[in-house]
Amino acid sequence: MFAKHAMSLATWGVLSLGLVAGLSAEENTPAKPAGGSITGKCLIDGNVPAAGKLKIDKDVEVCGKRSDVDKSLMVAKNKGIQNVVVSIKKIDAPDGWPKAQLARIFDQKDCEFVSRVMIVPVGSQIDIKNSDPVLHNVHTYSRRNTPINQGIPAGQSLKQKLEKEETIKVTCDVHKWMLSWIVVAGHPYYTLTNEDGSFELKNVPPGTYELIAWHESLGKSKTKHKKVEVKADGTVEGIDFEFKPKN
Ligand SMILES: [Cu+2]
Repeated sequence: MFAKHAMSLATWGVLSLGLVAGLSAEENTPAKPAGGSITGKCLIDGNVPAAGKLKIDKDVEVCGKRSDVDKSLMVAKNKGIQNVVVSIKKIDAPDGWPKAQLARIFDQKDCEFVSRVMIVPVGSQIDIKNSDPVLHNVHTYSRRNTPINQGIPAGQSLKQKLEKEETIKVTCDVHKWMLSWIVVAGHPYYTLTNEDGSFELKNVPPGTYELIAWHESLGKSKTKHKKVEVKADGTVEGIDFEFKPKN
């Protein structure tokens, strides 16, 4: 009991020194790996739906450069779902995380938000840019942070500090198809699924955790993983989540 406790404290010490900002795979990797990993896939329980098409009918000379694929639900042939947010529920952030004042760019380019889903550490300052030669508007449906509903002229930007944990829907009210999500995370154990629905959470301190998975169109997974045991330097594989298809 004592040994386990001592080890986890030591691991957290290494983590807090090694983590720069957390969250993305590169940033989440200390010089020397300390914790364990959790891997799995997020899959649709049903037929693979075809991606929808957007109606790009405004500022077409600029906005027509973007793909008209509706990215609100992207399912691969293997049933893997892209852009699912997988995270550990109820875990403290390591001491000193995030290490520094964080600045993130959230761009509007070719009438699309970059990125579709963005995970940022709590306390991050977001630089909301407009790289297009047309007017955009940024409309954040925040409940805990201060909501924004403001036009951003061509080439300009707007800064906001996100102080509270929250998943924020973002739209542009000029271009109805523009939609994105910002996940303000209270700890570094968050990740997004790849194109094939796979994910990996790295550098997780040893312990037993509940994992949760959420998708913008499908909501919470129907699969529950309440007791995932992570050992130091070990990998827990096959933590798969199934989602009910949209009706
Ligand atoms: Cu717009």
